Amino acid sequence: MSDQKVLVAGAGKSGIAAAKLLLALGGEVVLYDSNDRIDPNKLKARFDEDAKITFLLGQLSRTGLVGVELAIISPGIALDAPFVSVLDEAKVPIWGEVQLAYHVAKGKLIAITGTNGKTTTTALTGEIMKAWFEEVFVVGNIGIPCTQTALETTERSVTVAEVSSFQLETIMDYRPDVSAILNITPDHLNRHGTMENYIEIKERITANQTEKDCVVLNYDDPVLREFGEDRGKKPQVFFFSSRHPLKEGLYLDNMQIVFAHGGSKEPVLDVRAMQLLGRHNYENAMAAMAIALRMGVPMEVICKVVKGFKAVEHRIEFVLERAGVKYYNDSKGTNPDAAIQAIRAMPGPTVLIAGGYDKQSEYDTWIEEFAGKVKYLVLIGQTRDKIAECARAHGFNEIMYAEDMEEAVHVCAAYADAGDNVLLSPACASWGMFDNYEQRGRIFKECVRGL
Ligand code: UMA
Repeated sequence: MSDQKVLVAGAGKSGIAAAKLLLALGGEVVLYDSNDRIDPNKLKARFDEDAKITFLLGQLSRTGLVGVELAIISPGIALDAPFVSVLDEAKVPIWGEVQLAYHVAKGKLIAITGTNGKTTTTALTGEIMKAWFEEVFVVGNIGIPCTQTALETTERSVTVAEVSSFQLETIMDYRPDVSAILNITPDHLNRHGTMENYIEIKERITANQTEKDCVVLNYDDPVLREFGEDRGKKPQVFFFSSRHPLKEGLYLDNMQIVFAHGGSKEPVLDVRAMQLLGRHNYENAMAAMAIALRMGVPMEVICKVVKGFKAVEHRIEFVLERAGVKYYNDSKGTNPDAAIQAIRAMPGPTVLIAGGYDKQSEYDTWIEEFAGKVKYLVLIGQTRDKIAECARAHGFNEIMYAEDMEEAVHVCAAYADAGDNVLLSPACASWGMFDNYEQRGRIFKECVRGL
């Protein structure tokens, strides 16, 4: 990439990291963002004074592309964004930021995708890897751009990457040694259009894998089971299941995780010894265990780490107890399916804060989960009316509106009785009110601590 002039689209975390990587490789960068309200001086301050970088904000025209040989696109940018057609017309190839990292990085690569559970599974897999390998990087959608660590990797490194559908959309020859698809339920359909397209993009994680590689799949997900049983597929398949005994793979039998292999069935872990709660988390644990087994980590090492692993921030995270009310932060519940898992994990009556950016999700199955559990629903954000209408259609009328997180938390505190739980699990993305789900979760926790 040295001496190449590369356009990096998006000046968020991924774009900045990609630009720094390209500059370190001796390239020249044009950092482009369609948001013309960004302060160019603040952007400049992120780079060395003599860095070979120019900045372009607002509209992109052909003249901005003079000499540009490649474009690296941030995950948040959809391929139908208006400036992408300018790149297409100029015949500039487009790579995703993850693809750039793959091109540069060395060592083994584990890539984890799925609609829900990928952050927990990535963090847990990272911890298991750190217990066995010396050089481990945990990156991707979890919050650290893949391009940020790519140059630090060596042949001895193990990189564990959480990969979103946004990132998989623009991979080229990306080939993980071990991949995992945890589940596929409707999400991001406003960007991917149809469920078929979303499934195809998720399954793309295996597109360049060969028979030497492995994909870990959830046997209980009908789409993934069919995908794994199609013997025309190249990578080896490692199934896990929380509902069916398997001849080969990891499965949950009552409270035991069982490893079935070569005709033997060995109970390896009692889930009651784990800190993580709920069936969805046992699935995440089995996925991480399967990946680790494929990477050659001994079962005793794997089980020790799994037992000690605590929930990641923003995923059914216990905040505090006040006046007998327990507060939980599940800001990572950014779609109805993830939010269902959080409701199921609540130990008793719950006051729920939900709503946010409209990803054109359907809320029916999530609202059906309220029965006997959710006492009040406090709604924020763009989707308030849509959710309220859907809730009423399902006979749930205990609905209140709040203008911001602070008001929502105060309403919850006023309506929750001792013994109740207050849960932020919005079933929607954070955009519109917050920069990202992390900021939403932190603001929630601050408001709770300030009560
Ligand atoms: N932008 C444009 N043109 C557009 C759209 C956006 O120029 O048409 C610009 C914006 O003005 C902004 C920049 O792009 O300046 C933002 O880029 P980005 O949205 O890719 O955000 P990053 O900060 O680079 O963060 C991304 C991921 N964000 C998204 O996928 C939306 C982060 O995942 C990820 O942690 C980070 O890279 C590091 O890998 C967040 C996320 O919400 C957590 N992911 C979705 C999810 O989990 O559901 C997929």
